[in-house]
Amino acid sequence: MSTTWHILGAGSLGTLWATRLARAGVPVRLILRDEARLASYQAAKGLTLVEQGVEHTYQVIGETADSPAPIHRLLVACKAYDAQAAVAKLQQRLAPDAELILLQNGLGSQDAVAAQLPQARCIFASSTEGAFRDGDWRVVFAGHGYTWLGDAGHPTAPLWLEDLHAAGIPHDWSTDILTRLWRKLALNCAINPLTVLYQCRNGELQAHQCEVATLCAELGELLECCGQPAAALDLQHEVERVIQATAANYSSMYQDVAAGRRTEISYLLGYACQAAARHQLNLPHLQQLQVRLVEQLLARGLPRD
Ligand code: NAD
Ligand code: KPL
Repeated sequence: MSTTWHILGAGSLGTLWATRLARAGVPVRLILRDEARLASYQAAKGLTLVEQGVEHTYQVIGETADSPAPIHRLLVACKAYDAQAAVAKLQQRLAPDAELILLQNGLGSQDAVAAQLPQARCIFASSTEGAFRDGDWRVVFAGHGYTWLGDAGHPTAPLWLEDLHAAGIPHDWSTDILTRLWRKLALNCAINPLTVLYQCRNGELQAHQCEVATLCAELGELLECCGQPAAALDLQHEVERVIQATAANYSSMYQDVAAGRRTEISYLLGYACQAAARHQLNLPHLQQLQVRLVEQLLARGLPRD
């Protein structure tokens, strides 16, 4: 019997992983916020995955953090700002050999969780898969993509990657996961805040090419300064390519703001500006972008961090 995957957070990505693992016969348990959410989940009779208009419901067992069973493998699938508190509630249940897979976008939350659990192995992930919820306990698989996993302190790939293979989750073990996370952070910093400020789809940033280029130059400087030169390579071209390839899409930050949801700003642009300050690097356009974005969030009644 293979090790059970505990999935923390029944949101978009948590459900996308839980349903595919369950479909492959991998043992999965879903950790819900509290008894009320558990009761609601049990009434719904499972998790539904909608793929190309076809839906399937999977009977994944639900539980709360108070359940007594030890956790050996934990997929942390909540937002970056919730990760530390959510993991803290499970600390007593983590087995001495526990492994955590951290799916959070941006940077900062992974190190915070790893520092909280010095005995556990924390594997960082960066995913280009796309999913959204179209109802409670339902997720729509909106964009096929890839997930890179890696452990900066320990280059050996875990054997359980076989479970991902069986579940049809496209993935690769990455020996440079921090470079990937920094690169994605830089892309997100160059694109997402501007889509919020200009209230536009990604493609409309083609009309703001100079501003994008200036931000890319500053982000490149930051990456070099933070010891991530590989993440800086040809950044502007990649940003332009992504803007073109996702022209019709609204960025994730745009979608959060439009839906009145808290953003992950502190783990994206906020993290970049803090890193610049730590290195005494003056990046005026990036800093100004953060000021403008925070103003916009506050004007909409959303948290500044
Ligand atoms: P989401 O908001 O859909 O899901 C997060 C879930 O975690 C929510 O259901 C929330 O209730 C739950 N949660 C929070 N605290 C909890 C706790 N203490 N106990 C139990 N559950 C708790 O978020 P998402 O879109 O799945 O994103 C998760 C992470 O993955 C984010 O960092 C996001 O940027 C990243 N990501 C998302 C996508 C996507 O397509 N959705 C793609 C790539 C990366
Ligand atoms: O990841 C993205 C997002 O919307 O968060 C892209 C599409 C790369 C835009 O930054």
